[in-house]
Amino acid sequence: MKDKIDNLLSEIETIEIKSKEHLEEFRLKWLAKKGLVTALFDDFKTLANEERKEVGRHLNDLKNKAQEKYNHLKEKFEEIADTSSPDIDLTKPAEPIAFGSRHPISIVRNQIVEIFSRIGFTIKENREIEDDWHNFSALNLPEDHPARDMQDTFFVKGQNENSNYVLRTHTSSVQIRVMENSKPPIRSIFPGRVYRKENISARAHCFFHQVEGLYVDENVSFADLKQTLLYFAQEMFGEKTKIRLRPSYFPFTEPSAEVDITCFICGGKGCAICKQSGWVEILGCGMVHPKVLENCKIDSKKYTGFAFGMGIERIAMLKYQINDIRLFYENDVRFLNQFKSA
Ligand code: 2U9
Repeated sequence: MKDKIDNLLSEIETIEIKSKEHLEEFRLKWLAKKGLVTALFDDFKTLANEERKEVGRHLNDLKNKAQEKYNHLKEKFEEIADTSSPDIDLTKPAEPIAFGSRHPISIVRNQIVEIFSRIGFTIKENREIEDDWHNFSALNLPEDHPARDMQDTFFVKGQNENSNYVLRTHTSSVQIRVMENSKPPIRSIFPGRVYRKENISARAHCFFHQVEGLYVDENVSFADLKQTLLYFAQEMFGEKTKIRLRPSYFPFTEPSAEVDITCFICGGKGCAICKQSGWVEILGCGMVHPKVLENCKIDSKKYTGFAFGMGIERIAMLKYQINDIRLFYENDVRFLNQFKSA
């Protein structure tokens, strides 16, 4: 019996087990209640006393070897199962992806652009670092003109001492470039970021976004301007909206006006948004100054034009009743997520 046990001992060492299923077969053959080891223990009971001591040692050895081999391989297969996840269900639906949302400034910009493109305005964009001519001089703001003080400017160092670059203070510089490079009719809008050296507060920031518009052709009149802006106001704030124009001053337009709309919150009765006046200011506008046309080599006797400009932040703050401009630039997802469905 001792020889038989020794043969089985070396058999155990040579058995190769490559899978969990093989291991279970091994357990059933060797270690189960009806397995080989139990059967050998039954035989052992029939041995004479003098044989028992030595055979018992070998038999215990065999039992321990089989159990050790089983334990070791069981652990190994469990480890593999943990890391290789054989239970992946490829038919399961994927985890939902958390969609981002458009920034409110983009939403309002796109709305404005869409409204004007429906009546034939094309979109023009250009550089944010501008030279003095395109940002100021061509717009009828000569160096000593007091209106230059109206806008505090960020200056950018050029390659030599005389070069004078600025971060554009309005997108009007793009209009100058378009007028210099193309002939009327010109009918475009100019969205983009602009920079002003303002102290940051709830109402002002050192950069913001504008959409400006320009229409230059023969016989363009102030009535065309009014009708275009009425159409815009009604598309943007509702068909019941009325507009009113108050005389104003800009160096690049003459005559100039500021445009109010009837308050879309209270309908004109008076509320906190319109400060009880029934009206809210949304933009500035005017007829392009003849000098500005001439600066761009456009004959001001033949052509006239209207222009307007609005701050996107201002429109967005009115529309969504946001009372602090800084919220637009903080990228707090609790703020941004509110515009998910827009
Ligand atoms: C050219 C000629 C005329 C653009 C105009 C305004 C009036 C205006 C402000 C609104 C709020 C700027 O963003 S804001 O601070 N803009 O009131 N803008 S007329 O006039 C032009 C532009 C280009 C060649």
